[in-house]
Amino acid sequence: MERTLVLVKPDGVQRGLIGEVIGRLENRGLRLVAAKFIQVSQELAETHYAIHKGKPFYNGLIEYITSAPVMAMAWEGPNAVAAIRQTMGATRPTEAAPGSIRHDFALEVGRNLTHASDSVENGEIEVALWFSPAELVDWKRDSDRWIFEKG
Ligand code: IDP
Ligand code: MG
Repeated sequence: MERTLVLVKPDGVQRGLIGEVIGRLENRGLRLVAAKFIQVSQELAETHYAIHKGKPFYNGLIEYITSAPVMAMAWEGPNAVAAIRQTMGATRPTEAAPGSIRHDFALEVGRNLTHASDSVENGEIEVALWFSPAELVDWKRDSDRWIFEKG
């Protein structure tokens, strides 16, 4: 079972798309593990996006993610990383597949609505960065066996 960090970024929150994102992940069959609505600190933003430090869009990215509250969530499921990246769509909305969130709701890479971890390893690292162990809920759904082939 993989875990991944999902953020509805400030533009998604401001545009009233929290429910749309959650609904799509629920419909897909993924299981919610943790959620919190927070104003991102400069420190958390810089740690989360450390890999992009030095890139031309870095300062704008930090400004963007700290500009208003975000909805932070951890989701799990088999192949959760690939499934959620697919549901979000490619980083650049004009390259995102039709039916993906970034295709259906966004135009610009700097306002692309969501974040999702890009590897299993980063899923673990990012979930641990954004949530304490006590915030992660270990639970089973009655529907799990109809969605997950192996419990
Ligand atoms: P990802 O969010 O699809 O994983 P990354 O390449 O990790 O994409 O970039 C992180 C975020 O930085 C993107 O989601 C986007 O908001 C922003 N970003 C990436 N490239 C650009 C750019 O060329 N201009 C402006 N913002 C960018
Ligand atoms: Mg990324």
